Amino acid sequence: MFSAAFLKDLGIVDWGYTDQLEPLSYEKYRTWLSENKHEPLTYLEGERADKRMNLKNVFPECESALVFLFSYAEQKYSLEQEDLGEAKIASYVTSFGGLDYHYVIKERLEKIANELKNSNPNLEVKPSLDVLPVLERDLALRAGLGWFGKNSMLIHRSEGSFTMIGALLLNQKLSVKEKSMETDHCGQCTACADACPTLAIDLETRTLKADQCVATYTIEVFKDEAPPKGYAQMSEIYGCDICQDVCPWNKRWLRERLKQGPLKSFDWSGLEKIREVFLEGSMTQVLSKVQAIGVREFKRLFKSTPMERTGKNGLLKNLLHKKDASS
Ligand code: B12
Ligand code: SF4
Ligand code: SF4
Repeated sequence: MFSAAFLKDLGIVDWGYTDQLEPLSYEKYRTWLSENKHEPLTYLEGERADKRMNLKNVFPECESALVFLFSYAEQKYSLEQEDLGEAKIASYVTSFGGLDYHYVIKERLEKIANELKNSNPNLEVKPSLDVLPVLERDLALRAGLGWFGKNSMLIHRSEGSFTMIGALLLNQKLSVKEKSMETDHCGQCTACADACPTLAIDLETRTLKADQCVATYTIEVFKDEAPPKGYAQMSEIYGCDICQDVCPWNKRWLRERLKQGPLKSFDWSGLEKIREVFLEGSMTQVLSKVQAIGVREFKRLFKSTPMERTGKNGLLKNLLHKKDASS
């Protein structure tokens, strides 16, 4: 259906199709909410929770979906070869040329939609990427693209979990062969939960206690609230990759790729400011640099990057709760 060159050009490492419109884990999601494990992420409750029950609630004409995995593992591991400062930011931030992945992947999804519509003019398409009330990991599970790890990530057997999930909801069923659903490959491993510095992973249910997760605190909490226990000692200042870094399914990806030769060097174009402000020097130096930038200037410098979400004050809050912030 798609040529290998077309997919490679868009950074897609696998894709799948499903006409199952209801998530398999909806009840698990409801239980998670009823136990208040989602707090402070109130946007996951109420009407938006109800809508997640069926894709027709976000796109009434929906009959099926195509789901794509956009990998950023190559960029992530290339960046790790660089000699950088103390502070760490999640690799999805640095992997899309300095732009918020929502813009980059949305454009790629639109390209696929146009390609499909060229040969099928009656096709209607609605892209789903992070913000719609859709359980996207479950959608990828139904499309046969991976399983839910104990860290709650969707893990692909050969590509690991450093992928973003983007989908196209369609008003027709397509004659595409469905992949069989992936089974669990975590086995007895508990490396992610053991490594999580803030004990946010609930191994039993494969969900997170959202208020203990550093990704929540650093990306989603804008007010100056106390951080999760363990946060002050960590290097993470925006998002967190720890429970994926330790996962053997990501290490496997890296080992396989290294067999093909050294990883390509990291492309800093578009990311110069992020490097200069956040990725060079000690934590205290990063704090001083952020303090020295005005709110408006911060907005201008980091426009269209993921940092636009928290703004200067959100980043400052993240930095001021580090152990040596006042020294
Ligand atoms: C809210 C949210 C968050 C919250 C809560 C995360 C969470 N784990 O719930 C916070 C802010 C913490 C967060 C963090 C991150 N996020 Co986020 N986030 C979302 C969002 C918007 C909703 C997720 C959600 O509904 N959570 C509720 C929980 C209960 O649902 P769930 O995660 O799908 O968990 C299911 C499993 O536990 C499952 N389950 C458990 N056991 C079993 C067993 C069986 C048999 C079955 C069938 C199911 C099952 O049931 C649950 C309900 O569906 C999605 C986008 C979207 N619209 O889906 C992105 C999304 C999940 N995030 C994503 C990313 C990349 C991240 C980060 C890596 C970013 C970072 N580096 O900091 C971290 C990862 C932290 C982690 N370990 O999960 C990607 C994940 C891609 C992938 N390959 O999995 C998504 C899909 C965005 C996207 N479109 O690509 N995120
Ligand atoms: S993202 Fe970080 S804080 Fe959140 S569960 Fe994973 S290791 Fe823990
Ligand atoms: S670290 Fe182990 S338990 Fe956690 S998601 Fe990876 S394989 Fe599963």
